[in-house]
Amino acid sequence: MEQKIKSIEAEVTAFAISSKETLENFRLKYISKKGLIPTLFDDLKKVSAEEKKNAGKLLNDLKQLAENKFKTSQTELDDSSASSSADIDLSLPVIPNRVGNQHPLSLTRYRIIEVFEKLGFNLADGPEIEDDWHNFTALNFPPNHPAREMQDTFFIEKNPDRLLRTHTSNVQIRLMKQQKPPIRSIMPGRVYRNEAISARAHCFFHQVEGLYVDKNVGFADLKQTLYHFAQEMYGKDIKIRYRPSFFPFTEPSAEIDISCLICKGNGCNICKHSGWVEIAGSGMVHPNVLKNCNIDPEEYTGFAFGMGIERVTQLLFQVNDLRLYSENDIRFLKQFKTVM
Ligand code: 2NL
Repeated sequence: MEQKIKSIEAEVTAFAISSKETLENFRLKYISKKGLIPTLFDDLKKVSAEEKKNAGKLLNDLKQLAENKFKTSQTELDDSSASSSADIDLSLPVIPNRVGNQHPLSLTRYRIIEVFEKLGFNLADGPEIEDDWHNFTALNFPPNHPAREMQDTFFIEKNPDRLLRTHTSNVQIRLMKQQKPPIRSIMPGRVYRNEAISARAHCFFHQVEGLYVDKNVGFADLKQTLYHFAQEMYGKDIKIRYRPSFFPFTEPSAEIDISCLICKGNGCNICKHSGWVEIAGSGMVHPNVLKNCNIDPEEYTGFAFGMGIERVTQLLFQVNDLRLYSENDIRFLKQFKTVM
């Protein structure tokens, strides 16, 4: 008797229940009224009192084992049948698997590009490792002009004619050399300046420059284009002002300020209590720059501008430390998920 119980116990343990049918087979074979376990209980009545004691205990354990196995398998099969392949509607749209989100600088870059693309500007790109001519000389920086040092250029030691571009203007130069006007392009990209890293400076940052060269392009075109940009970026109520400035590559040149978004022009820390914050530099392309690119300044004129993407982002999202952009701290980055 004991031997029989033990062999059935081994069978029960080994029995594989993988579907509702095998579960039912299991029930019929071991648990149901005519199953093996109830039959063993019948047999138990026939054995001697001595044997009954031990066999009875073993049999009760076996009964418990089989019932537990039945119950757990039943719940498992019920749970998994809720999502069995027959129930999946393959025509439903997928649930997007959100892994991460775009970097705030990318979000701003895309927004800037979008505004200018609607005005008919196209995108241009160029090398980050550049030669002196495309980065400085063509842009009307005189030889040994202190601007080369002022911009804290990273020169490549083995070949000082190679450097990391300090602005994206090298792309404009390449474009003007390649293509006849009209040219209406924007150039987003990374630029490098050898500055000590702090909340306000980094050894690289991101720029978007723009260039419009055609017949009869004037300062009014520059003013209205950038006013439109500021409104699209920061809202229709934004005010804009142009301050005279100097760049070797533009004449006249102007710094562009917008009314402070934080205090609405009343004065706060961000605008240093002036009510205005600088967002871009701009100007009419210097005739020497056009000449350097074989464009006749008597026939064509143009305007250009440049802005830092970090700066534009700072004003959009009130980010007050430049280092946050490149530290890859997930707590910072994930805050930009729902913007746009
Ligand atoms: C700034 C100022 C500026 C330009 C960039 C440019 C390019 C060519 C010719 C003339 Cl090829 N100008 N670019 C002009 C004025 C300002 O950037 O503050 N950037 C962050």
